[in-house]
Amino acid sequence: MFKKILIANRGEIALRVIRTCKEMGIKTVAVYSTADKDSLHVKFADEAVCVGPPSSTDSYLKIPNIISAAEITNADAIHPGYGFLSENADFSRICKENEIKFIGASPEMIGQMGDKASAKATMLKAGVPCVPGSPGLLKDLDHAKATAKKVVYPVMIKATAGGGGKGMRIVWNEDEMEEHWNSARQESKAAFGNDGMYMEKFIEEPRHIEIQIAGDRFGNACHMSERDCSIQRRHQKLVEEVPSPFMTTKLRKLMGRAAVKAAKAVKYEGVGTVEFLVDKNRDFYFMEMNTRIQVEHTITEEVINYDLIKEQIKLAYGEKISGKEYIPKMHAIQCRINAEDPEKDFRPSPGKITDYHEPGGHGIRIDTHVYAGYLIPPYYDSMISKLITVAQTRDEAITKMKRALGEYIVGGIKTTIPFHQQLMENEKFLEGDFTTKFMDDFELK
Ligand code: MV4
Repeated sequence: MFKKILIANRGEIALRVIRTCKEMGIKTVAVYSTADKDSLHVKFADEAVCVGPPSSTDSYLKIPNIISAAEITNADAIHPGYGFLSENADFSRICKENEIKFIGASPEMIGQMGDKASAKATMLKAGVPCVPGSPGLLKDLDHAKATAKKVVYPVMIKATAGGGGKGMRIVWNEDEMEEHWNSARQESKAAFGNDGMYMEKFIEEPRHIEIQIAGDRFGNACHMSERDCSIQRRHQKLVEEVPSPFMTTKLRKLMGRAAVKAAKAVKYEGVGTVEFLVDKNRDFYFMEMNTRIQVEHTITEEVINYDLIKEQIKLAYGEKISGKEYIPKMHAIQCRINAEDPEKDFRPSPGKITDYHEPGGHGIRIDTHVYAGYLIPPYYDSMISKLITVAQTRDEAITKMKRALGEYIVGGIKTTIPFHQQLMENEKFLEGDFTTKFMDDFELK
């Protein structure tokens, strides 16, 4: 097994990885920016190396600094967590060139899945259902108009380098095409340095349901059921749950099989996620494949009783997947607690946490790096904690969540706790009747 892993990340996920490494007898190296010197990931790791000033581009994203930190500490592997360098093909390649195992996808895989149009073509060829649309990139405006006629309006134009909704437009009719075509390409060029666009039929009010997968270097792949991530705002997930209230045994079988097909088609190694859009008729379509561990991996861990970080490390080392079928027997919900003011359009609310008390008891899990007296730096993501409840049924998981949110004290800053409390009383949410449009209509009381 690996002897020492460097964690190229911060916050709760750095801590999450350190915890599993400890249980596996693997030494850990934390890296940190000067703004994070008092963070728990620095305290809990066996060693810690400062990699730069507060700005991410000069620290957590600075490849030479991360590689140097791994070299001077003699780390034999790097775990990138999520975000930062986790899906950076150059970083994956540079790790390889320096004989450090990158616990994530190969540079080729990241490149292949990072280009959305080519990822879609690969999936289509493998027999994974995809949204009807352009077979590849659109050449020009006329090509876009002609394709839209065939696909039938409304359509969506999407940046092939995109993700997170950037460079994406809904087009309802031909009159709107020119304006959206130009602005989407501009946005995409500015954000990604690439203005390649493709087209899809616009799926109205879909659910975002993703399937957790794992694959090994021997060509085996399995799925670990779904997560419903439909409750999002501006492409930021707020709540995730498994099982999806919209799921049926039949749909899970079909989506699970499609996700495994997707993983096998690209000889996927490691843990990953296949994202799907699911329409009201329960037809589902491949959207993206994520080649990293995700924020919401926790709820899957809870319902199948399985350490996904441990699995990820073992697969990176070359072990086989167990090949089991994983059907959730429990219900888990995760609320993302962000340092944001839900009353002020979820505006970031960094600062010092003056009081801090975590809920506890049966069926409660909290993944966080914060504590009383912790200063939330303004430079990074606003998520400060993940509150997860697990119970036999959805109703019980919601009851536990209400109880836990009521116990949770985070003083000195604004958090999304009040939002989650209202969500847990929302009729549509309680009925499991929600799509990705849910937050457009949600109003805080
Ligand atoms: C779509 C769609 C409807 N139809 N594609 C948003 C992010 C990007 N990964 C894909 N996205 C969407 N693609 C078609 N053909 C609606 C969305 C979408 C969405 C998807 C998942 C979760 C939240 C969303 C919010 C708005 C739009």
